[in-house]
Amino acid sequence: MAAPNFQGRHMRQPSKNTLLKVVILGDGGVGKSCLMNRFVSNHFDEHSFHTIGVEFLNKDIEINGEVYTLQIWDTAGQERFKSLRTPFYRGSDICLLTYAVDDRTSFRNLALWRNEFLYYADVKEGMTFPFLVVGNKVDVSSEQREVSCEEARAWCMENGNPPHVETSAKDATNVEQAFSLAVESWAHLEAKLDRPYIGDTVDLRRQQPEQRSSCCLSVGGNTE
Ligand SMILES: Nc1nc2c(ncn2[C@@H]2O[C@H](COP(=O)(O)OP(=O)(O)OP(=O)(O)O)[C@@H](O)[C@H]2O)c(=O)[nH]1
Ligand SMILES: [Mg+2]
Repeated sequence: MAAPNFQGRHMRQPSKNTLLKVVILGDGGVGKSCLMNRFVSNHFDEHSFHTIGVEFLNKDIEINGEVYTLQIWDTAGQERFKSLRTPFYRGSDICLLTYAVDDRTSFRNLALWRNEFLYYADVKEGMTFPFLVVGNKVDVSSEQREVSCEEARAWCMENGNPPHVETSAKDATNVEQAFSLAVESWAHLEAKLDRPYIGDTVDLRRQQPEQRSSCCLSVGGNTE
């Protein structure tokens, strides 16, 4: 099955095995490659090298009786590789915006990553795209932590309210859960888009709105 395009999701037919393209973005060194490798191979590399360009791996995941094949695209976070990674954003269904809890700069850069993704993926409805905000390296000591869970959630509230999760690729904390949460967020949004008026009162005298508001994505993303 061809990789579905988020912009074309209204056309998606129900299927037993849904292929979802997941792109992982964030500053160099926050642990994107380690997250992917922990999730796909249950392996952690203490001396992981910087990614050059992009790499991808597939993994099946079952959620609520549905099987999803995640095609996970791990990108290079370093600025010098920008032109190598951005061509791969198009057609993404899910985007993980990643920072490290012990790296304040990587958290501040989330907005830049979000904007870069929306621009190069050519996503028009940024407030309803299924992003997941991931704070990695939660295994570090409290002295090393530079970003609190609360401020990360506050950032999410101001940026389309995507779910947020703190992970450790090193000790495997919440890694499976992060990918599950991302898929659930996608499925929730997809269901809303397929049946936008179920549960709502429809005023037949009014024209249908062209854009849906950000409240469509009401997934409780906090996984503590
Ligand atoms: N303590 C801790 N270290 C981690 C964790 N995840 C990754 N690291 C370490 O952080 C460093 C960078 O990890 P990578 O996965 O290569 O980072 P990246 O985001 O892929 O970096 P780029 O490929 O340059 O964009 C490595 O030394 C990892 O061992 C984690 O959860 N906890
Ligand atoms: Mg990498």
